[in-house]
Amino acid sequence: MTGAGVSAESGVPTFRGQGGLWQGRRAEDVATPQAFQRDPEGVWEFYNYRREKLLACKPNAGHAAIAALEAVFDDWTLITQNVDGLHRQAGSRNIVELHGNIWTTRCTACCQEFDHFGDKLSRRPTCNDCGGLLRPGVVWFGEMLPPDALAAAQDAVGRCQAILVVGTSSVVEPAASMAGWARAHGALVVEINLERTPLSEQADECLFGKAGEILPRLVSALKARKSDPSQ
Ligand code: BJW
Ligand code: ZN
Repeated sequence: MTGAGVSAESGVPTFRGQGGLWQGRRAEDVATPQAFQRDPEGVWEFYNYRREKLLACKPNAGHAAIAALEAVFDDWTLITQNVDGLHRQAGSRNIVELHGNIWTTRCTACCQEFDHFGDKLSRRPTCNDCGGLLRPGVVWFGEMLPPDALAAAQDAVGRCQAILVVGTSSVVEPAASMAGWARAHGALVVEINLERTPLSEQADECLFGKAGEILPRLVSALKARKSDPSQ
């Protein structure tokens, strides 16, 4: 399970804490359906700004290590709250995007979804098919998560032996509860973060530091153990 902290070393601002994306703006002002209804151009300005900044960001060593973990385990699911698409760029394949993807849009009239990777969109983008207003393909506060993504995440969490929770403040639901669900059926919970979070109390292990430094070491150790189980 990953959050914004994994992309921080790629230069993508996190949401909370120092240097957070929401600095000077309350999340509720831009990341809610009400905000979009009130001021679609203001919300699009925010998302277009982030899309443009993201174009200059590349996956980092943490993303690469997470992609490598997919080959280490027979059964591996990456559940991410991130909307930046950097995990896929790094080579991860079995990905559940719980909060959508910032490169996609959805028509508010006909509900079609579109992929706009790398495109520069206007201040008020419209649907090529029906002319309806497009919205960012992300999940805002108060909205349901995509049902398929939520079901896939629940399935993986419900049968996992271990869950690694990386770079998330563990405050946004329902993602924040998933490690607890895994722990409830006996899974090992390992957290990697710069600092303590509400999850730290429940975690079996907390590794404090940068994801881009800790994860590559974890991959090396796991690969060594796989090739020589006595290690
Ligand atoms: C590093 C690092 C480095 C830094 N290495 N670490 C139950 C109880 C209470 C409330 C609710 C509830 N159920 C639903 C709610 C309401 C709400 C919610 O959770 N509110 C809480 C804030 C209280 N949830 C919802 O509305 C969700 N919908 C839902 O549940 O539907 C059903 C329902 C609806 C209504 C009522 C009841 C039920 C939807 C949530 C959507 C979240 N959307 C956003 C925006 C996405 C679009 C966009 O990008 O613009 O998703 S908000 C934002 O937060 C974004 C993130 O994915 C999400 C989580 O943030 P994340 O990833 O944890 O980042 P940060 O910045 O918070 O933390 C970064 C961490 O990294 C820090 O800990 C750093 O220390 C660490 N770090 N550098 C390692 N190098
Ligand atoms: Zn349309």
